Amino acid sequence: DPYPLHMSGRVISGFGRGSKELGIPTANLPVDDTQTPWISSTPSGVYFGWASIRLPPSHPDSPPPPPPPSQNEATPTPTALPPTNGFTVYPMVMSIGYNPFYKNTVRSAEVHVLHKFHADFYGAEMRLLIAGYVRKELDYSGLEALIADINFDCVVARRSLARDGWAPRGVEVAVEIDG
Ligand code: FMN
Repeated sequence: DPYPLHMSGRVISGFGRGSKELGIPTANLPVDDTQTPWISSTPSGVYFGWASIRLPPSHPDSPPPPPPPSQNEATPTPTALPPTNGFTVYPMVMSIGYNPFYKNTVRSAEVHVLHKFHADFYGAEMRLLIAGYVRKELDYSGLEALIADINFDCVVARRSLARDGWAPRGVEVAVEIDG
């Protein structure tokens, strides 16, 4: 299918190894080929793009609610950006496939958001816009080699998304992209 590819859903838990074993937390989405027709035929591998996430209001990183409208203002102050419905856009890098290092038997979609969050966000709504492909899934002789490759995937994703014309239009992105 042509890029960008889209998928969305509520964040579910994986096997819990991302944060614990790798130090690289991932937000997983259900792999459902009725909702996401391209998912079963797309090559397994690492992809990059944008994640639009609506955190619950109780989350420590949840954006503050918009200020209430002023009572004594004749003309309302125009807002610079369209309302985002509580969604915030972050750069992301993700893996779709079977994680050959762990020999999973079911296909998973695991997103590493390129932003430091202060808490997990299971159940949050996440919409993905996948802009491109990085590489195939690989098996590794050790955990350190897998971690090193994922860290390099993050560099590739940041550099790709920082290029002119690769930013989403009409929305503000939550973090500075450098690298
Ligand atoms: N797993 C592999 O076995 N081989 C890979 O090449 C591979 N590349 C990855 C690249 C990225 C950017 C990410 C986020 C994950 C990658 N993984 C790969 C998957 C990790 O092994 C997986 O996220 C980890 O096992 C945590 O899974 P869990 O959330 O189910 O615990």
